Amino acid sequence: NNGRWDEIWLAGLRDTAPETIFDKLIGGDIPASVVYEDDKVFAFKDINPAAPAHILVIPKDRMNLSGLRKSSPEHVEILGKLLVAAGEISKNKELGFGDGGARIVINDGEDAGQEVPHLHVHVLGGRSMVWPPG
Ligand code: IU
Repeated sequence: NNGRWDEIWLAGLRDTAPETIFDKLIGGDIPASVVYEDDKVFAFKDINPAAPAHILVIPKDRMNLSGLRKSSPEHVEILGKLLVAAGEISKNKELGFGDGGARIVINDGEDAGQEVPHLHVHVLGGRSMVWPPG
């Protein structure tokens, strides 16, 4: 039922949306396997990896960015930082990434399979990928 989903989804797009589990990871309330962190960016191992290497890169301050569709010029800096961090992480052999590159993914919305309404960049690697994605 699309109407119901839209209702739930739009609630997640509001400024007042409750924090997600990612805020608990950032805050340390729930332990995360952190692989990179600076003042703006937080990166950790996905709890349910879809590849030998699977890292999530997220903004520490969600800035109402539940998804990419909420982005606006005020987000240019954080979006750039997320991608630069993703590129760096994708070169890290200790995390399981190889020389062949990585798949960088943002699932944006229901059809894309997005589950957590806090923008996150998936960095997947350590195996060859297929196209088109499922
Ligand atoms: P998605 O793009 O919203 O579907 O990605 C959410 C990801 O967050 C998914 O790969 C989960 O395995 C991952 N994740 C996590 O790493 N730790 C958690 O506590 C939860 C989800 I909830």
